[in-house]
Amino acid sequence: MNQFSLTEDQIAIRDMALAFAADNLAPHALEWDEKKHFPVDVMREAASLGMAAIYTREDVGGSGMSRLDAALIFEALATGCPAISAYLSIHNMVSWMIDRYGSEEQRQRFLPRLCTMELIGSYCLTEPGSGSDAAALKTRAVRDGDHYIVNGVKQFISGAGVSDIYVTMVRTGEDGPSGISTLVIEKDTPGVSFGAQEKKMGWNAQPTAAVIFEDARVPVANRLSDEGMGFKIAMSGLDGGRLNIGACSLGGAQAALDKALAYTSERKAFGKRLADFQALQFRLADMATELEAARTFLWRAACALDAKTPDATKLCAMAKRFATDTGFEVANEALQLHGGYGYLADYGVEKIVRDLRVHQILEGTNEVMRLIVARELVGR
Ligand code: FAD
Ligand code: 2MC
Repeated sequence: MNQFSLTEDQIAIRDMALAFAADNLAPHALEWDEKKHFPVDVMREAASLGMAAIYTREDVGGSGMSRLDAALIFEALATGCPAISAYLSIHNMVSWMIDRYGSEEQRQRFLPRLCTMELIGSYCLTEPGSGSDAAALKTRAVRDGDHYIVNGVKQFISGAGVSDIYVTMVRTGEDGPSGISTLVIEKDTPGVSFGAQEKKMGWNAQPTAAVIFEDARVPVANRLSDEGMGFKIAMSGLDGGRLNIGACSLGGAQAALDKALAYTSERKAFGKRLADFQALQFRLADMATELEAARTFLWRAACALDAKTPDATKLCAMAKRFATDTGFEVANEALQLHGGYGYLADYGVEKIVRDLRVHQILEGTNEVMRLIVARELVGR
């Protein structure tokens, strides 16, 4: 097989996700954004097609597919709605963390229902006082017999208030990364509450809020792996999460480019179609080229993560930075090519620009991605 082509199975998977996006996401995306509606029922339909646990093992209901397959799916879903594709990406990351680091009992307890999205998952790392410097987190879990007593606040948590399962990084030991552990905290645990829903520029089709722990008693049986492993668990989840977010940017940008192609082929100015002006043709050509370059690179990083190569984390950081920057720039160019209409909600481009903007910030800011790459290049 040519390394640069997809297999027949991968093309079928991508086509399935594209069809799902066209039928179930795109027709509603603007309304969900406007009404701030989180379409859990539609995500469950995606789950029934295997898209909630793409790279989770099959014995618990996962799809057992590769990171490259996941990148294809998230790009395809994002052509319909980047915000929902991105939420599914977070849920997938949570499912994988339990699959990869959970005990057999934990896998059997949580994963069959996460794979169907009967249970919805959230990932809780960020705190009000620590975002990029994630290892400075302060949420503390103190052992009390068979339980931990958890106190602290997690900030900006996607799905907060709706999700059932909160995979939460907490401090069980000393300062720094080696004092962190990961707990699976269930929504109905006494002492767990949620802040007000944040008002956001984009990602309005999914909730974001603080998760507050006040003497929450969490069974020790809910800890993933050993005490002190939490930071590595969090970071390895994000390797894949960053690829997926990059893929969401590609899908959103591709949809915006397609809209710009259609619009410039119809709209007339100075006696001809916009698409007949060479200046605009060249911009469209650059947009398509940059998107293709980002896609090719993202696939390469996904293959590295699948192969567990030593440079996989670096390549995932590079690809996240490159795909999310490129995606935003292409979408913003597409808005410009629509003139004033691009600024109107009905055309759907400004919503894509708003959704893609945050991909440069979350799952590690693009400055942090450069930090990860630079450390590999020049050390600390
Ligand atoms: P800060 O870390 O305070 O950074 C501020 C600025 O300084 C940024 O530009 C940053 O890049 C820059 N900076 C910081 N350190 C350096 C450095 N060493 N060198 C150069 N520049 C630097 N978190 C979760 O855990 N779970 C979620 O589900 C989740 N969902 C989110 C959803 C939304 C809509 C948003 C907006 C955020 C979400 N986050 C989530 C949080 C997100 O991951 C953080 O916002 C992000 O990691 C940045 O942290 P911060 O906001 O504290 O910014
Ligand atoms: N996989 C496995 N282990 C890793 C790893 C990875 N990708 N990255 C780091 N580690 C290990 C590392 O090897 C080290 O272990 P050891 O001490 O045994 O050598 C340990 O973790 C500590 O690593 P660092 O020394 O690199 O830790 P540092 O404190 O310098 O932080 C940094 C590294 C900045 C990369 C990390 O804090 C980071 O990624 N910050 C951004 C936070 C972030 O991405 N938040 C996203 C929240 S989720 C979200 O936004 C959503 C929408 C869901």
